[in-house]
Amino acid sequence: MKWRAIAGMWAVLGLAGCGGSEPERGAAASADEAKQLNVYNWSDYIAEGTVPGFERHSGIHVTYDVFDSNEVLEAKLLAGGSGYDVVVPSLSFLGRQIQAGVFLPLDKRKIPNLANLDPAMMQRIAQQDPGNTYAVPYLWGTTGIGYNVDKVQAAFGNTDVVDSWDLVFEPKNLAKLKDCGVTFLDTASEIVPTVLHYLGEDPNSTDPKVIEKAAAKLKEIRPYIQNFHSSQYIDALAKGSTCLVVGWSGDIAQARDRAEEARNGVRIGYSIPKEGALQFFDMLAIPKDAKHPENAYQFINYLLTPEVAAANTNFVSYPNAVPRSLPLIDAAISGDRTIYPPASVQAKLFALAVMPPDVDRQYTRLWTELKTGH
Ligand code: N2P
Repeated sequence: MKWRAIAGMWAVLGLAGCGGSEPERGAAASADEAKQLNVYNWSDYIAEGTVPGFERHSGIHVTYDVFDSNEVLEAKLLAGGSGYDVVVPSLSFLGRQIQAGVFLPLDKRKIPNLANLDPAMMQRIAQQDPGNTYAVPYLWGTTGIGYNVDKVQAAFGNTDVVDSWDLVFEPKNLAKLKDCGVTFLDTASEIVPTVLHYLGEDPNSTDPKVIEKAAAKLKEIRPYIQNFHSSQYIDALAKGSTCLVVGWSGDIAQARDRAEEARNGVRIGYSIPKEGALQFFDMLAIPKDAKHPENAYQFINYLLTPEVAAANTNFVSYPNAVPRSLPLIDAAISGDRTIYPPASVQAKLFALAVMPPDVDRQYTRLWTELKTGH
């Protein structure tokens, strides 16, 4: 609820600020760029104070829109003219978008806080963004199992089952949760590799026959999946209207917090199963055709200050890439092994590669078939 109200408030501010008659404030902006910034970020992915804080700090007015799907963002970027100045694709999608030439190479002198970023993470990211040329990491997380503690307990007699992907991918298990509601993220790009990993295959396989194995496995459990959605599950879990989600770590932590705030008795847990899980990195980038690139640099730089990065992590329960923010992060979050996985768990996480277009088409086809049941 709170989120929608805030998003609505920003939208109202956005309309109010479009007249262009406001006097220029702030010293650092370029002389000929309007004091406007259009940001397109994932839903439930920023602290409530961050955008207002940036507006106060910079005198730049922000219009803030949200999405819950890399595919939706990618369609806008590839079509061009999105109107956005800052976007936040996941790294594997970013890799393909870089190849398609949609981003501005970053002028690193304009982001002094790049020095705050974790060098090990930057090196890892450079495999898909060589030289860290086009993007900087914002937040990261894992794709695992969110569950209603009491409903799982009731169905299985204990919650140990959440420690294995068998809970999700063995039909007899998932069948037990059908009646209380099962939701999957609505994206083949994460679910298919997760299934392949479970089956002992390379999650990034480009072999059509291997990918077909994931499709077959998904068909087996399809009767027990009630819903495919990538953002509504936060509220659904929190309210108790779904009891199992294959979803994103921080979102499920947010569901747990919402249920606690509502004191509705719903207890939520999140598991990175013992077989391992997908790790994603969400990246800040500037489209080549952005109208306000100087303001985009300022915003990105602002997000990389330790205080702002910590505030975002504290609010959304996703780790950031600024090590100096760590002392400012609530102990309940930095000490949560499902949000900050220890090295032994990190070693079992896998990242996504850029998929070639023919594989991408196979993913899209099998996903449509799965959802429509044909
Ligand atoms: C936030 C989801 C962001 C993680 N709701 C997906 N990359």
